[in-house]
Amino acid sequence: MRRRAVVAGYIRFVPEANSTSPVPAPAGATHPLAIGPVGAPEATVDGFVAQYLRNLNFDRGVTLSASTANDRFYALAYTVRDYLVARWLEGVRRYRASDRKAVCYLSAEYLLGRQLDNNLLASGLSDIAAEALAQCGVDIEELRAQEVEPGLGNGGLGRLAACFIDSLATMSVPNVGYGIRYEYGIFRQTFEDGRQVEQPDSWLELGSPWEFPHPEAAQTISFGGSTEKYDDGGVTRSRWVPAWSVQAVPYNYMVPGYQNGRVNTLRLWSSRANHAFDLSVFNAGDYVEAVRAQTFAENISKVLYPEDSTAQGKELRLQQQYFFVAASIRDFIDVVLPEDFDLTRLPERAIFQLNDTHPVIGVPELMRILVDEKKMEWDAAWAVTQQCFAYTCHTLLPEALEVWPIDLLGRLLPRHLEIIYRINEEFLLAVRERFGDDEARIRDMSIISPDGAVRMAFLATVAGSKVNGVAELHSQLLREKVLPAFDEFFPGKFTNVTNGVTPRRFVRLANPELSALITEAIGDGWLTDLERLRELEPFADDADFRTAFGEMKAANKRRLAATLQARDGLTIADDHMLDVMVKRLHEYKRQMLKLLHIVTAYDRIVSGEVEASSVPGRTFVFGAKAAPGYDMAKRIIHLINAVGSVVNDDPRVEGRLKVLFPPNYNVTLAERIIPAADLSEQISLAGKEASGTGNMKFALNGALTVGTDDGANVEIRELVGDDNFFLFGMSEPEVEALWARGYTPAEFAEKDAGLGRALDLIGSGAFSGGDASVFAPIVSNLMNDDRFMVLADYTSYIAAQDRVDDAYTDTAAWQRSAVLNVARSGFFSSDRSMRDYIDRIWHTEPLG
Ligand code: 26V
Repeated sequence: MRRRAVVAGYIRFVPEANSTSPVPAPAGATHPLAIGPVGAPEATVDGFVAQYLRNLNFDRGVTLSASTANDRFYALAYTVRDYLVARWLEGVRRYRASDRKAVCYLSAEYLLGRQLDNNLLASGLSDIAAEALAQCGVDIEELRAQEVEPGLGNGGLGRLAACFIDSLATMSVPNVGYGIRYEYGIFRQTFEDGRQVEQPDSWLELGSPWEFPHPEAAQTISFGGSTEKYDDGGVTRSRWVPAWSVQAVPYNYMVPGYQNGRVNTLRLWSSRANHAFDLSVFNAGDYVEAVRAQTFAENISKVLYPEDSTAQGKELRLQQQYFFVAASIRDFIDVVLPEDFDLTRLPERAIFQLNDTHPVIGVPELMRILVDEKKMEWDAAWAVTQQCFAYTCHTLLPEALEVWPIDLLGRLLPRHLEIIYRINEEFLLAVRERFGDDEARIRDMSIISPDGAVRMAFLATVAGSKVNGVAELHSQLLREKVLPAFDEFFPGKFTNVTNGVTPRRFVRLANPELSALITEAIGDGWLTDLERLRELEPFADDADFRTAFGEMKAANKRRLAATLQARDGLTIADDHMLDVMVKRLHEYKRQMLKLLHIVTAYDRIVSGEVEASSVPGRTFVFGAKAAPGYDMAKRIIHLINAVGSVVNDDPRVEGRLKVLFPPNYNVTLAERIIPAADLSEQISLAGKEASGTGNMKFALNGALTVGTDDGANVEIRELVGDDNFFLFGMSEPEVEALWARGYTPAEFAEKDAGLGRALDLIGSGAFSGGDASVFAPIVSNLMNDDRFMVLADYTSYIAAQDRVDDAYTDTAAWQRSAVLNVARSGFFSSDRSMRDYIDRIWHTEPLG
């Protein structure tokens, strides 16, 4: 029996409590509401108002008139939550009563962004909430601004995880996202004299209304100690005798699908001390020491590591990895699956997707559970394990591939190290069987490296049922360059799944004006079937549509201008092209190349080569955080700010060029910047950017890309067409060839006078008050030591930028290209990525 309610989506069918419950009532339950979830509040403005005021009173303990903005935000979040909870609980129950396979997404990072608008959109309550708050005299904008985004990720990899769980919920695919509830997310970036300064991100200072803590369901996670052999009825077995342990407390978050009544779960673990720990390890009668020990345990989930491209082998990081993976696997087996589930059938119920190598320690952990705890034979356990894991690689940079020194791993997880040795032994035996005693090959394929470290990508590849890269080019390079011996040994194991982004957050929420335009033109099915954007193609030739499109961009620029003004006191000129480069600061991404273009444009004006008045107005927007220990990246940030100060203030420029670098780029700011952009900078050295996902967000919002043939740029260009994309630079094979020949940067600096002048300006102190020493190391690096060959692509880049300038003068043609970018980018929905994972890797079914 279902009760009809007034608005779409969630609330259209409110489950009648108990009506379809497949789960028996708890013993002794007599009240009809004891079994199932209580129904949602009535989805009307009156119903919303009543629930909102109730939450203010009963959850916050305040009246509306005495409330703070935080109280009002909390009450709103709780109210939205109240509408979702019934469907969530109902879904969990239905899933448990089914025998469906679930995707257990294991990721050390989730870069979620703000939740309020997403949850309003998913529940179909946006209009009702706006009207309800207006009736209460509450300013909803003020409450939006109140939400602190959980920055529990570094960049692309963490944001991808957040897009994926959004898509899985929208596609009704059973999924639990597992990760870490860091108390401090990615650092807050400020600038002092143009230099990056990091501040702790205490996102939980005012609490978070979206989380459901379950301290009573904490798990014990052990570390250290040793292993011992024992006799188990004639069979010699190993077991782990750990030395210390901590508690893993689950915090649940709802992940609502887009207006489909599905709510999945994100479960993040927080560490806490346990008593055994206090007493056995540190106690010795010292109360103060024992309390201090608590801090030690809590350290595990304290802070997100802010490096995203150098794996440093820090012990705390390995603790984090094991902590969340062990808790997650145990959670799935002990809590999600029915009691006494036959674990030989685990592959029918779970696929653990490894988001990069960070959760790979889960492989020996599952083996340990199966062999040591469940007494399964090694071979049977290995067969189960191999079917239960799949691995996604997100990089090609050798320094980002994680390796753990065996002494560290053996100290922290001695039994796991033994298991890894055995996995390796059996694997290498199989290699020998196939290829004979080819010692070079054995050395190259050994999970344990010659210098005594565990190569986690190898372990993941040996253990995983599938290994995928994140864009066509990246997957190809992964097979051919990084893991060719494994590709040969495991035919069919390697595959590609090109990344995607959720159109709910990055089009519908971030760009309501464009969304309205699209819906007006082609109807509203596109948000869950993004390929339908193709139907927009004819509108590219419709002058009225293009005008409306241009107005949309202008409106988004004004909105961004207001945001930057309020946030950072920055101003954007109305009539400028907005040229945007937002992403982590890394040499391979080549923010330096962008800077050389800006310096060249500046130099052309001040040297008199061009008249300022003839230069098309451009505002360059940067957003980028540098890893705190990455000196060159921080120096480049300083240089961007320094160039900005000089260019912005030089009267000879007549305001034609402006450089803006708002600090602390995050998801919230991305949602403002991307919809306003005209030009998207995707200029990494070919072969280095695994995919990129920002590139997709820009194209979907109608920016044109200036880019190299790298990562998913390749696929974007193929889809949008060469006429609607500014390609430049060496291809990956050309990069390889130049590197093999010997890259001599000086040659390029001599050949191109513009480049020589730009380097001279930077190196001579023109942007550092005459002090040449400040930025000389950057120039010296580019001239002597640059793995990313910035200078080699300069000439081609400047030519591409000149083409951009020309193209922008023809507004109609530019807008036509922009519309075609939107129309042809439907492929980049994360729904499509999920479909690919489901078909090729997971083989899961939606829960109808
Ligand atoms: C690596 C490390 C190394 C140890 C310290 C902490 C840490 C945290 C994250 C990472 C992973 C970096 C890899 C990464 O983020 N890759 C990006 O993944 C995106 C999603 O697939 C992709 O679009 C980007 O091209 C790729 O750089």
